[in-house]
Amino acid sequence: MHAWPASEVPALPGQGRDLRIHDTATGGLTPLDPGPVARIYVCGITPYDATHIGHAATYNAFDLVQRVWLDTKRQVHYVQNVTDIDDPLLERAERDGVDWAALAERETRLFREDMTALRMLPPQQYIGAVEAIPGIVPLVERLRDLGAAYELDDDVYFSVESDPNFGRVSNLDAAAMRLLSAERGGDPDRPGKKNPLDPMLWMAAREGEPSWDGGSLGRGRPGWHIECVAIALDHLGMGFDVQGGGSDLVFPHHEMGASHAQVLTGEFPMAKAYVHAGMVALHGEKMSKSKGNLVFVSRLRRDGVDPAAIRLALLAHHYRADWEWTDQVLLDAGIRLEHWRAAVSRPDGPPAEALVEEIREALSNDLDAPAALAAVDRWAVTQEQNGGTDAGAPGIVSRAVDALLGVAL
Ligand code: 5CA
Ligand code: ZN
Repeated sequence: MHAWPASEVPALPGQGRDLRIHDTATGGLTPLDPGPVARIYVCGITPYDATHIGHAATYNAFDLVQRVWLDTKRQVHYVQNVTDIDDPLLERAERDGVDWAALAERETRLFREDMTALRMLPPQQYIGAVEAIPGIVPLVERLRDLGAAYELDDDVYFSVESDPNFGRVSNLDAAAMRLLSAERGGDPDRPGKKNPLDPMLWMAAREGEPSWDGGSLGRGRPGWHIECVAIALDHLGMGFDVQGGGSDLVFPHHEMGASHAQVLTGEFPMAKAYVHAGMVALHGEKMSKSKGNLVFVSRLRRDGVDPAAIRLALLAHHYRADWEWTDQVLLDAGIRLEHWRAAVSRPDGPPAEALVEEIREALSNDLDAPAALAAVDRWAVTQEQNGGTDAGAPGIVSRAVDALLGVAL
């Protein structure tokens, strides 16, 4: 699949800083030390509805990770998937009487437009589950040959007990895992499973549903976790720097993915840091396609909201916090945007070098975007109150806000 166009990332004076980021698996801040090419996999959308503010907040967090790395003069190898075949997509297509593939294509197109408008850097590989099937099938076959997978009525399940490290990403107890498995696409109550938590690797073809050739597995479609493992291992290989997603992916998705990869390669962890963004709520509840309490990025854009204001609204919250979207959040972001735009269009200001360092320091410290915004606010206020004589400063601030925060002033 093609991704979306990249906005240019201006180079900044001085030296970028290495990222320390919270790793769910260890529960602490992990100093990352990527090679000359930093590698990141971010779980993509299931395209049955438009991009909402919650999605945008999560992708914003991983966009910042890349901007910090680019500022250290590294290259970034970024891979993202699209879960373009899964139960929720088929259910929505059925409900609306539309073709599932057309629905996926339409919503993926809209996602690309939203990401472009928000100046999110595109992945180098943007891979759909359907196009990944030829790579998924051999992995499932290998897991079966290793004795880590078993059949149940022609479906193929992964045995979590085959992985000595199972549980080391989420660190949850069995009861919590079982609850989350039932909530998030698992089937812990299906009779005949070796362990209730075992996730499906390959689902045998169902009457009236799309299916693909699965070689020795028979016709069917892939499970969700093996989809991301196949795509990540194919394009990034084991031991990449960051796997990212919202906190609702910690279990089962990222736990199961790490487990599949561990059994396939004998290595742990698949990612050096498992990084999770908090959940954005609306009216007191997590914004979710299934609940329908959504604010769509495309809807805001259509209503004339500047995408830079949307982006500033996201940046005003720490990526790990759960927070609530309100009209006031967007109003505040719009005011900040105007204030910053006025500041960088003045002919001079206080020197900007210290500000660039403050933004760098804030982001390198577990992506503290709110601290970065506060630093820019202070520079703008000082300029307003005391003026300044540095003619290069507004330009540097404008480039730094663009390069490090993805906001075009
Ligand atoms: N296709 C899978 C990942 S492989 C999936 O979870 N798709 S999704 O469309 O449901 O979500 C896409 C991303 O947005 C995930 O990282 C998810 O954790 C994140 N996300 C979903 N809802 C919210 C929310 N309310 N707040 C923050 N992030 C969210
Ligand atoms: Zn995923």
